[in-house]
Amino acid sequence: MIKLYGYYPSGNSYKIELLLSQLGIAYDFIHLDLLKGETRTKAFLEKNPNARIPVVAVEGEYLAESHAILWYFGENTRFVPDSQMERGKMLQWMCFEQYHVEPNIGTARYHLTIRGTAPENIGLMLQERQKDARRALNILNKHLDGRPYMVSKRYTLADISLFAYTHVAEEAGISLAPYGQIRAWLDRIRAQPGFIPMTTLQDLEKQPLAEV
Ligand SMILES: N[C@@H](CCC(=O)N[C@@H](CS)C(=O)NCC(=O)O)C(=O)O
Repeated sequence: MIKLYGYYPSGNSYKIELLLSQLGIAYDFIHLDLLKGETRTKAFLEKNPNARIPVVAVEGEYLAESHAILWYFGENTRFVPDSQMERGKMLQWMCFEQYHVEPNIGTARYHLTIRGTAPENIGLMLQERQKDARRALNILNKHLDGRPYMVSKRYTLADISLFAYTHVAEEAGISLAPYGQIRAWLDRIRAQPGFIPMTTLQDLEKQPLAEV
C-alpha cells in the first residue's frame, strides 16, 4: 500500500490526496504534526532531508515535492494534456503556483489559521504576503475569463495544484469576493468526479487521530 506522509490541513499534501482520490488509488495517510516538529525527526529526515511533507513511499523509494508526486501518479492519465504545448502550459502554471501562490497564501494562512498568530505580531510580513497573493489571484482571475480550466478545456494537474491554496485564501485573510472567475472555477473543480474536500483543523479537533 502506498504511504502518504502529510499534514491534513496542508495544501501541498491535499494536492496528492485529491489526485489519488480522483485516480481511485488507495493509500495510507500518515499525519505528521508540523507544529510539534514531526518532520524534523531523524526517521523523517531519512525520507526527506528537506524536512517537508508531502512525501510518498512507493516502489521502495521516498518521493518528495508535491508537484513531483503529482507527476509521478498523473503522468499517463487523463489529468495531463495531449499536446506538447499544453503540457508546457500546465507546467508553467504549476511553477507559478510554487512561486506566487503557495508561498504567499500558504505562509499567511499558516500564521493566521494554523498557528493562530495575532495579525499585529506579523504586520509587515502579512501585508507583503497578502499583497503578493492578491496580485497572483488577479492574474489567475484574468486567465480564467473565458476558460473553464487553467489549460485548454480540460481539468489537469495545474488545476489540482492551484486549487489547493486558492480555495483557502480566506484563511489567509484574503477575500475571494472580487474574483468571480476564480470562484466559478473553484466550483467546477468541486464538481469533478472523485473530488474530496481538504481536512481542516476543525475536522481534526472533532475526530482526534489514531496513534500511528
Ligand atoms: N515545494 C514543496 C513545499 C513543501 C512544504 O513547504 N511543506 C510544508 C507544509 S505545507 C512543510 O512540510 N513544513 C514543515 C516545516 O516547516 O517544519 C512541495 O510542493 O511539496
